[in-house]
Amino acid sequence: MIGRVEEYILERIRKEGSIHMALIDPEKVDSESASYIAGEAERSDSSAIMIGGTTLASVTHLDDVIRSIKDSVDIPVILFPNNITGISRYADAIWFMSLLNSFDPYFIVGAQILGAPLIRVYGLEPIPLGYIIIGEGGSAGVIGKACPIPYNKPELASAHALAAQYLGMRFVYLEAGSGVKRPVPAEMIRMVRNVIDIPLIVGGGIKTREQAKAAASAGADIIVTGTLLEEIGGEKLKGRLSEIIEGIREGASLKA
Ligand code: 1GP
Repeated sequence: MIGRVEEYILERIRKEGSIHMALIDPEKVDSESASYIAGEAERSDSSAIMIGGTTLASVTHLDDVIRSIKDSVDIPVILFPNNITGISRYADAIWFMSLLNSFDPYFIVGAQILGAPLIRVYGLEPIPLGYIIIGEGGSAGVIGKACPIPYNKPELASAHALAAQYLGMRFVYLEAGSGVKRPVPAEMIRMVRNVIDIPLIVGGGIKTREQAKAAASAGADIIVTGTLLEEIGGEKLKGRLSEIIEGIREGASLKA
């Protein structure tokens, strides 16, 4: 069943072509800076706040950060969990994700089995997502025990993405890894976009307007940035976020 947050995401993609989501790693911020970043993201017209980090372990801190964000923004807060400790009752929804190219069944379906009952008890909206690690993969690749897809093998990314769709997942995420030097290549995004019908999320290493534009024009429906928001604090944040979102809009207008 498609819930309220998913409907909202689909509607924004329908209207805008490609949208931005701001990723906040609770481990790298306190509650105050998290709500500042989220507020700036909302004012810059970002569509949602994603919350997650690869090594997060404290649910209490996660709860505090989310409550503080919820006090300052109206856009949805979506969990992006690294494990069952990434689940908080205070979020609106959760990417119910399976790391498709992990060697370890725990990250494909084990953590999901452990987390599902809690998601039900908390009344969180689960949004099924196929998560695929590309290239360098960053910490997500190491912790998730992934067999990363090489940057020059777009056909392998397409096969994984298509499998996600055929398994009934409603979104696909190509993840280059947080803070990596090289984002997912445009050619890979284009090839994946051409074979799947479900929305495509791209993230990892996107820091400039041109990179955001390239990902959107190649076919990404959702572009996620995290590191950029943590690195650029204060007054400059709004300017950089606006540039990224302008880049996404320009790219969306060029989408095939
Ligand atoms: C990481 O794809 C996201 O899971 C965002 O990556 O931190 O490099 O923006 P960055």
